[in-house]
Amino acid sequence: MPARYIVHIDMDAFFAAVEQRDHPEFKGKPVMVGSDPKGGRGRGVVATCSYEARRFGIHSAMPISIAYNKCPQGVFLPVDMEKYLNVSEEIFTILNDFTPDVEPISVDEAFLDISQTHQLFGGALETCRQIKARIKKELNLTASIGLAPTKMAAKIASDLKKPDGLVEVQPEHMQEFLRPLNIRKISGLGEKTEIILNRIGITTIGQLADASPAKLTTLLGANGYQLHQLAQGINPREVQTRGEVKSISNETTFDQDTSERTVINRTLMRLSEKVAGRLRHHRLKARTITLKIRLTGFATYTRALTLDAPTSFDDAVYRAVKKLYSDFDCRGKKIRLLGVKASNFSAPAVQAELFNNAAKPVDARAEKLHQAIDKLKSKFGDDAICRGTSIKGRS
Ligand code: TTP
Ligand code: MG
Repeated sequence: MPARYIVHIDMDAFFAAVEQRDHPEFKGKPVMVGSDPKGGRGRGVVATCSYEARRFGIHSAMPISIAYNKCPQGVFLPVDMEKYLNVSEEIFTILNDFTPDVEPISVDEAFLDISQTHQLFGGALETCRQIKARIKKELNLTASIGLAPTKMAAKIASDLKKPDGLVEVQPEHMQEFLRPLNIRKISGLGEKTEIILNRIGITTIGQLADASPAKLTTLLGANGYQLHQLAQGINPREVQTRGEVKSISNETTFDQDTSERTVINRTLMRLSEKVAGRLRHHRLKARTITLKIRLTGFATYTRALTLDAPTSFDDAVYRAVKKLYSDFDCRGKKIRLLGVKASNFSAPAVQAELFNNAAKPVDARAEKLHQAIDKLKSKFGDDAICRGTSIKGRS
């Protein structure tokens, strides 16, 4: 198999770094971006803070009042999402110059597959150096990068030498790199799984790699087998660029089969939000929405609807699935599972904006805000925005 070169890039103290760049008087100072501290009586949390502030023990998601008590002399700034979004777009423009295989993870974070392109830039490590150099030169910001044969290792590596780090894991060093690390470093490994694994004496990735896959599968189902693979450095997950995504779907099986209208509507709403959120994450719009219904007894049906205009909005997806649901005859049976799928994608939103002068500016703006909020939500939960930020200019 040809060598894979996966890059994970994550900007350092992103919101705070942008503010320090734009206000040189804040350089070298503890800067908190988030809610208004109101002299220590403010509500809400820190969205992020500069590395200077981290030395005071301040971190993202900390209540702003506590941050203020720890560092009353610090600089407290509101979230200027519009500004960070613009910078985020500039970062992605630079990344796209190095490879078309860019998977955006958040406003300040992405995976790149440079396996096909690194030679154009003088090798994989050199490509990473150039990415960092361009971000520094053109945006006056620092990024931390991990380079490895897998997504998991690249992500872990990018975090090791923050800020301004560059860490390479060569294929032959994967085992020695991964084995000593705590299993918590495996992204997606939740607290519950950690507790279960700790209970059988597994705390490091090496111990996980040495465990019996059969035992892990008994304890954790299919996830156990996958974790075992990951621990061995086997991580075939590709960098997902938008071209490869053909459809996006989410489904839910009810704990108990139901015919409760409110439960069903709530579920359809939640599934629509998830699917639309993922569409926006991939900067896609879907024309076809499909509802999947499994009834008690397992009979499964799908019903699809083609929209007049492609969408990535929660409410448009929800309206479509609600219509499909009302037109469906459950024959008096209860529902066991509901699923929502979006497919038949049209051009990515960004391109539509560039090439379609007819696109309403209002739509484009709403879409960008949606995207930015989604990215934050995907990082720190659905309440992030209400919890975290007083978004400047948002009413
Ligand atoms: P992160 O990449 O997690 O954090 P960071 O870039 O500020 O710092 P570093 O990567 O160097 O550790 O998040 C990116 C941005 O997302 C961050 O600048 C602000 C926003 N954010 C929140 O609004 N709330 C949060 O709880 C977190 C973690 C981030
Ligand atoms: Mg970051």
